[in-house]
Amino acid sequence: MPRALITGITGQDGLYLGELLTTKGYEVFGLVRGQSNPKVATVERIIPGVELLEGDLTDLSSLISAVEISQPDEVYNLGAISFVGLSWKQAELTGETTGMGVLRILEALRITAGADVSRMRFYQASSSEMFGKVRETPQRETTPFHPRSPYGVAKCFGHYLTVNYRESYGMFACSGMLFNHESPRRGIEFVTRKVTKGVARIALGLQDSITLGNLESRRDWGFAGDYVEAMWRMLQQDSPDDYVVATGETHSIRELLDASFARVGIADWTPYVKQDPRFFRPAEVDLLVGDPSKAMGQLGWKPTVTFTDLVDMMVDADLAVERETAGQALTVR
Ligand code: NDP
Ligand code: GDR
Repeated sequence: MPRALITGITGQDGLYLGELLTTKGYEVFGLVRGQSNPKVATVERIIPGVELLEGDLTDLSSLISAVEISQPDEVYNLGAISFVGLSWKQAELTGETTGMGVLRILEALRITAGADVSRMRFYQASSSEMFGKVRETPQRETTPFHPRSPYGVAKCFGHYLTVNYRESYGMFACSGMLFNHESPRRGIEFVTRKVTKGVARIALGLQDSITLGNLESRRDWGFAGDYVEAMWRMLQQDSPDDYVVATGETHSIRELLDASFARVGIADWTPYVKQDPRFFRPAEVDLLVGDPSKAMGQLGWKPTVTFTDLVDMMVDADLAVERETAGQALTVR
């Protein structure tokens, strides 16, 4: 039975990946931080049989201990401060977790693996935010980086370190340069879920409006369930490499609003959407669209969920959650 260790198992991708690896017959270990982490119950419900280990990406000895106990064949480093907006407010913590955390987990593997450093395969959750102020469209593996946030800078550090440990020590270390991916499990601080949850609540008469920042930026949004499959495929190759994972399509926040409100039968959303400078960023990433041809060709991967289907899935899930939370038979107004 192959063994996998996942950091960030309580997050969106950790849940999908844990589920996927369980169905593939893996013994799944997950790193969980803090005392009485409230998300543990959700992880145990979604990933039956998961073994949770206490640890934190800011604490090397806890990572060494997690690797020693789990003796993983594969390690997926998904843990991070992942919200770009927060990374300006907590820049140092972002550097420590999203950046230096990669160094610590790689060191934990190197120290624990001993002579055979490539026996524990490593996946790093790199990001399209590394491209930032875009120098080439669509963005591919060779596109130069120009990060626009402390988060993006920290991800560049983690990305280069992953490449460096592969080149320095011969580790089987891969970096997935993933573009935005969403799902009903997405955190409510991210724009897609903020919109779909807001739309569901507006449709049910529970909320009057949604307050957003920049409506002009464009993102390449895919479905998280598809993207964890690409992570797994990277670690099944004969040799380690870096891959862009994206849909190749880009949409603005306005288009996200069009699709989300359309799902509940509202054609003109302008009365329901406000803007507030609070939600604008000190520096913005205006346009992201990835070229996934390397992942498609070498990994045999392809996205299966369209933008409209993704939005419909998220709005429908939020309608169900809001109805359940309200505990009454609410109807779309
Ligand atoms: P989430 O924000 O949903 O999950 C982040 C995870 O990191 C949580 O499990 C969180 O734990 C954990 N974490 C935070 N701080 C620490 C720490 N100090 N030590 C250990 N774990 C910690 O992110 P996603 O699932 O969406 O993303 C997974 C990874 O992929 C992240 O690294 C993200 O930056 C990256 N990424 C995501 C993309 C996306 O569109 N989703 C695109 C490209 C990259 P807790 O629950 O305790 O807070
Ligand atoms: P992003 O995702 O920064 O791309 O990072 P997010 O959903 O936070 O922002 C996308 C775009 O929407 C604009 N926006 C708003 N964003 C939020 N969160 N809230 C708002 O109210 C709002 N209004 C407008 C933003 O300015 C931005 O242009 C995500 C994360 O998952 C990262 O961890 C990951 O690396 C990248 O995707 C790829």
